[in-house]
Amino acid sequence: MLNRRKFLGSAAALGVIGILPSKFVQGNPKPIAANAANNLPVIISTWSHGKEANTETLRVLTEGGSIVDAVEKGVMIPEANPEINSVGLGGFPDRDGKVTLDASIMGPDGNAGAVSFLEEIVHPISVARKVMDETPHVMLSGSGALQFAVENGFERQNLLTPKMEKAWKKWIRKAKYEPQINWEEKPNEFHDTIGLLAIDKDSQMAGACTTSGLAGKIRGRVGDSPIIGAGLFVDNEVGAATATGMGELVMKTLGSFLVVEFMRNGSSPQMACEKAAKRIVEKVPESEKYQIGFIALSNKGEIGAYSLQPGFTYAFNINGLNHLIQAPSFYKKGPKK
Ligand code: SD4
Repeated sequence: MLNRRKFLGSAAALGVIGILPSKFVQGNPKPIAANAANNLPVIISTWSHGKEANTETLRVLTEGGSIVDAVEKGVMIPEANPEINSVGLGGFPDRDGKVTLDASIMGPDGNAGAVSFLEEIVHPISVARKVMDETPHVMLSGSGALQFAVENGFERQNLLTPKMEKAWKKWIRKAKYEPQINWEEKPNEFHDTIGLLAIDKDSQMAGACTTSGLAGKIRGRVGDSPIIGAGLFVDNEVGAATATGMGELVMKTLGSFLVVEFMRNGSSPQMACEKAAKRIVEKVPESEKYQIGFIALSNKGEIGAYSLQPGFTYAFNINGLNHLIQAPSFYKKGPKK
């Protein structure tokens, strides 16, 4: 049987951690964040693929869509893009070569929906939205989630693109079953889970999070992204947070809920992200091997972001402009091998 610690440990050793050169990162979070409160809407999302998602979110808001419509439509952009290999179509498969997706969504009324271990559906976020809007439940999983999706008109589709199939076949030859968050990514084309948070001009907040999860994961593994409070949390009275990176660390500390609770108790979004990352360092052994990134948005439109390792970028949209920013990190030199 696969030793659990070895399984997770080898994930980091094989390049789970995304390290980006800072040269392509533009913008400075501090002065921009200081003005955010007077400039709603504000949208923030993880990684560079967040830029297009932010732009779509803003488009929906500008055309009068609800905040929940806006975050859903925003993350549908990377879900549908086969070149983004960590979300939806073209996502990294599990070790059996199947693409299995996790997603969650929360609205300003505290309502929540999620799907986990969902296959063959390009837009898990929209299935999560349907779970939220049309059932008394929060999460549907696996074949039940697929059945629900099909019954609600979603089309089944093979999500494993030829590029990813090739990458999987190359990886599986080693037969070590070691998961990686990324295969064959170039440093400045790094992508991962998209978590997106937004506040509209009426101070209504929502968030969405969607991912294909850890590449090469054991079949059936579910990460933090669909777990309300772990990968995503929104409290309209306080703020919102979402996470990316090694989901197991976020699940063990209920990271996004923790960020929002720190904000509730008076921390700025930046301090709240830092405290949640430090909680992981204190509580989860071997955190120095992994990457976690948090982003947060207060109900005044202030933002924060922090990661365990250097290289976590986020896209911040204010006044219609996207800024791609590298978050400060707890560890300064990259993951310990
Ligand atoms: C997971 N948090 O499934 C997701 C994957 C991710 O950076 O964000 N990777 O654990």
